[in-house]
Amino acid sequence: MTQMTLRQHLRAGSTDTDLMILFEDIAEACRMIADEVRHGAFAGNLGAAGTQNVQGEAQKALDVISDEIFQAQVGRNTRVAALVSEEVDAVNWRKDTPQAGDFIVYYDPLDGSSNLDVNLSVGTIFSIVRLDASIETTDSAVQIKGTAQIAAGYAIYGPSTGLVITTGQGVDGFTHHPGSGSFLLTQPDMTIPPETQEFAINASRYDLWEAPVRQYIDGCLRGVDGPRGKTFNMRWCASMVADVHRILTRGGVFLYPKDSGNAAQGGKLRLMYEANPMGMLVEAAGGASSTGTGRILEVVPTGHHQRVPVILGSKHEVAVIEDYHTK
Ligand code: P6P
Repeated sequence: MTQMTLRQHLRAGSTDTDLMILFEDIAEACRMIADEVRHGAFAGNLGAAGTQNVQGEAQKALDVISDEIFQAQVGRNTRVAALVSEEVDAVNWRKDTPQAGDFIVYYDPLDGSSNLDVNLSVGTIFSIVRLDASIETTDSAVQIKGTAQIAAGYAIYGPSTGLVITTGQGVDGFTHHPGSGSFLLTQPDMTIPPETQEFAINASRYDLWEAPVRQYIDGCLRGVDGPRGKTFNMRWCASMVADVHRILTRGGVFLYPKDSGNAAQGGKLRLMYEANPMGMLVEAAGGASSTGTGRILEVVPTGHHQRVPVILGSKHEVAVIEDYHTK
């Protein structure tokens, strides 16, 4: 148990005090959510909550519990001006007059929760923006481009509880040590190799895909005799945190494209608390994050629950997919 703790790592990286405290509040919330997830079966919390969220998705009991934990733990941080949750329609304003230096935290409290009752990995995703001026407490005030993020990360509740974070330069992975309760640095400087032979996509939507995506996947499946001249493997966890964690660990490309089934909503995954934070992490690890036709972090938000197409991972593979979109 000689690895650095999260606090030691942040201090060594001369993270400013306000951001360091916010990271620790988020880590505390994730520790508590991990505990609820691991004890869900005993508390009868693995099933549905009987309610719907703003996305029109049936909520799991643990979705609601996780959101309440995050709101409580992170919401009492005195520099947090607003919380934007996947589970809640309205922005949760914590201050009447947000000031420069305050934070906005966008988060998905329990991503992939459809995996809970089959005991597969789920996670918490968060994105942090720091205000450079005071703002009005309006919805449009939180619609800030992904390039403005000062930090992003996720917790993954798998065989072990992990925490992966970036402040823009590099990505570092921590593992929760049950004995001490600390997150210890176990995967420093996570880097995505530019090439890969592994893609992640929900292949059951094949008939819904647009032509460029179908051409790309067809090419991968034709292997050495096809246009790519090499074989590909496929993984799909139905949990973005799990798929992105694999890509940050060994490379790969993740696609949740716009298709004829989700085009009316602009895609499936949400910009502010899924695509932007994962996009920042992937880029900080040397990968690329695209809508298929442009950089995710450059998307100008028009709503805090808006959805976007997501293609991210190994840089050269993302470029191949973008090339299919432009041809
Ligand atoms: P599908 C989970 O609901 C999620 O938002 C992401 O974590 C995941 O990548 C995707 O949706 C799974 O979608 O269509 O496979 O259920």
